Amino acid sequence: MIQNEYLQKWIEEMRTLCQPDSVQIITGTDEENQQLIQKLVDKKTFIPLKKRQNSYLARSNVDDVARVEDRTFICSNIKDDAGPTNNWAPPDEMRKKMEGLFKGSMRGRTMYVVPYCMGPLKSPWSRVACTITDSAYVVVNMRMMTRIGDPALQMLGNNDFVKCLHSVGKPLEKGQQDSTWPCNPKDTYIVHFPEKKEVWSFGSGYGGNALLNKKCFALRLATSMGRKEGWMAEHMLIIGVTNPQGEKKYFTGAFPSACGKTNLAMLTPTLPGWKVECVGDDIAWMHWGDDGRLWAINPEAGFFGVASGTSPKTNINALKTIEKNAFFANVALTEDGDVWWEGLTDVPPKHLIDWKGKDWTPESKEKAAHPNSRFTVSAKQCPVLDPNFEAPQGVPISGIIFGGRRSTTVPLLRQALSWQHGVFLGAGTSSETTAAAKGAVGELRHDPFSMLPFCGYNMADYFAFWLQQEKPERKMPPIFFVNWFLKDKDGKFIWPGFGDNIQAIKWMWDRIDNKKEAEKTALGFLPKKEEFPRGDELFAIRKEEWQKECDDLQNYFKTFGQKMPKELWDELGKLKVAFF
Ligand code: GTP
Ligand code: SPV
Ligand code: MN
Repeated sequence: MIQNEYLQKWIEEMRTLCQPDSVQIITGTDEENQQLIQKLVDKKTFIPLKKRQNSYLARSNVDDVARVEDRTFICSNIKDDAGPTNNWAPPDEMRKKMEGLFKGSMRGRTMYVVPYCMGPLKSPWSRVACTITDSAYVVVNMRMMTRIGDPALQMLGNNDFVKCLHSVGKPLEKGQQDSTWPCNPKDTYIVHFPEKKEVWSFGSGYGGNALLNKKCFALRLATSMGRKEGWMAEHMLIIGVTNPQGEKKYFTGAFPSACGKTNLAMLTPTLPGWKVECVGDDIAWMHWGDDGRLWAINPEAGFFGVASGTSPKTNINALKTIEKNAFFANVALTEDGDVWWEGLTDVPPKHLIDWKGKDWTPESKEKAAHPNSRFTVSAKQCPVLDPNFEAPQGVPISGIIFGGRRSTTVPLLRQALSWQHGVFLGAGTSSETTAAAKGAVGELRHDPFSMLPFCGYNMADYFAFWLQQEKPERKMPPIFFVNWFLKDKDGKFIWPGFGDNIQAIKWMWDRIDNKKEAEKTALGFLPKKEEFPRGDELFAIRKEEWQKECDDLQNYFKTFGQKMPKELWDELGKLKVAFF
């Protein structure tokens, strides 16, 4: 029973607008979940995997495989509050357009009401929201990724909440057969109204477009809520690292989509005696404690990870996490009823059904799994889940890591010279695009703080907010910048990456403890080349490349006009002095 008056009213309004056949309030029980899964199996959206207990494969529509950034809007009241990096439309106009799309959009379907909590149930830093969706697929995925149902309702009490409305955008007429992956790519829109704390998402069933708890709420709306309330929502993993002496430090790390967060979050160290435990793999909500330290919670309860490339060599802990009770999207199906994707094994199976449902052999020209194929799984199954995963105050952060995917120019590892310089490094992040978003792959673009697609307000104000975090009474964590993706002349990665990334973390650890000398340069504190294998290549600083980098940054910073903080222009000025 729903007691909350705001929620009752909203459900009625949305029922009138969307005209579903029925309404189901989601409570979160196992029985309810099994019924929804059965429904998805009956509709052939879910293919049960014979070889993997309680696990299912879904094949999406071929036009609904990734986030759609050109259809994602931040409809703030004032255009300048969305800033130059976001799509914007006048909120009234956009609301009318969305109401037009949603009108009758759930005909022939069930409207699911999913109350949920982002963050541990007992944490003062958690926030309650509600998704209304016509997709059972979304509901069962949300059950893995968030804390849904009655516990969230209890936490909500009679307060107001974040409203997320989602429809696959395919109403069913009487007797009309549903498709296995209903969606409406032509009319897909992902629209945020930050002042109203609402998300309206139409036409897509894919992850970040449809699981509105994730990027839409926990990043885009949360960035703007956090700015007003004094906390930070970031596209960051959170890890606990223990050294051979048994001491522990927590780190957060921001890398663009499909650039290594899940892998770093579950890293198996190649250095003896070191241990890494996972608090989160994608999103961190951070606040300053009374002790002056920075604390982070993971608002999510599960992982929505990139399948492609995940192997026993790269991320054995992810494979253990998905051994059972997992959902897969757009991976290949083996003859004996298990999953496969490029990279999982050195030798591919002789025959597969590919992500489009067609026969596949190693001779096939196309990939068997989509490069953005994903798994959904509860964090509880992660063998290296940190004991403080659900700590209400979160975990104290000793170091912040930024990074991007750069085949040239940017060295393996360095430490920012100051907080302000660290904010400059975050703001200056560029990265080669990946399959996580629709569009070209491998194109270099600016992706400040790995937040380009996820910052719900003016990016220049976001830079200023980061600068404002520095206060005398606070213990500012040192900031580091890494690049695992440098390539040699033959196009091969120079750095082995994955488990060997612990070497970079060890260097950071020693820097935090003042136990390691480093070379002070205009780029930051750099390790001595001898300390890393192939150090000459990994720390080569080429003047012409950095001149180009400076020019690019100058042009980019200009796009923010008057709002661009002077401190970041000062930092760029110092970099230019060093290279020109
Ligand atoms: P999102 O879920 O999209 O936010 O991605 P993510 O940042 O969690 O990226 P993930 O860890 O899933 O890695 C994405 C891709 O990068 C995979 O193909 C990985 O194999 C590859 N990758 C991750 N870490 C490394 C690394 O250290 N070196 C190299 N060369 N590749 C890596
Ligand atoms: C990302 O693209 O950064 C993801 C996947 O984590 S999605 O949830 O689709 O945004
Ligand atoms: Mn992500």
